[in-house]
Amino acid sequence: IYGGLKVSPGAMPWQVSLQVKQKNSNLPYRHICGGVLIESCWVLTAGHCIEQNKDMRVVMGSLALDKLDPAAQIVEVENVIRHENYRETPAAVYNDIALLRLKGTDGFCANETQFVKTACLPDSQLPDGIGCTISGWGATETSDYGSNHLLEANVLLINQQKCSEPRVYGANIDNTMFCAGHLQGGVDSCQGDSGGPLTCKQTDTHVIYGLVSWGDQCGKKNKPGVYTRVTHFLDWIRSKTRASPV
Ligand code: 4AZ
Repeated sequence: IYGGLKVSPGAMPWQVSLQVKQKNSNLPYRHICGGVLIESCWVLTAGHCIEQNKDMRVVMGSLALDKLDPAAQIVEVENVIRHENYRETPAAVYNDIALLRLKGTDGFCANETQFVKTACLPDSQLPDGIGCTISGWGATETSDYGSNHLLEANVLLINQQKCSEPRVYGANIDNTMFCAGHLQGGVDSCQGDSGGPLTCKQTDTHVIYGLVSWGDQCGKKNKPGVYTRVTHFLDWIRSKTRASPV
């Protein structure tokens, strides 16, 4: 996150860290992406976060990556469902969404606490210009390696036509995505934040409106962050989470 501040305990209880097992290293797992807990056994993340045939785990309820907080819950990933039309080109990522089914017993994977809670899905589109919150452990203006502590920042929803202007992203923006940020630059998501939440307030509840997806570098003028448009995938999410009950 560029231009961010440290998240306070319990302020982003749906944020998770998606990690993969690594060999020949001090740490057994490395953070690759963010994600969002939407049900006890389901995490939403970006399609481009899926590394095939790797052991993945999800860490919930911890703000720090190096020393897990006492409130941390660690759950293995049982199954990965990437969108059937996920596509990556040099210019953009399309249908950048995946569901992770967590390992658990009797429908319980994450235990709801003050520090671990599910996020609500949005029920409709939100107006351009409103302020929303992004968060993650990704690269910052002072570290390409990312932040050990979870950071958050405020971004504005940017009009689709505006983001499709030639000086911004031109024809690379489609209706599976939207832009958010600040066109003057400075405040943005970045590498390592991918898959994590963009939440907005919809009638007094926080809803998961976007997932960090892509962008032309980070924090640059006229190059805002691009987010997976969660409202476009509501039926897909419902069909997958219902079709494979836990
Ligand atoms: C990335 O490389 C990435 N500024 C994620 C977000 C943004 C740019 C790049 C948005 O994963």
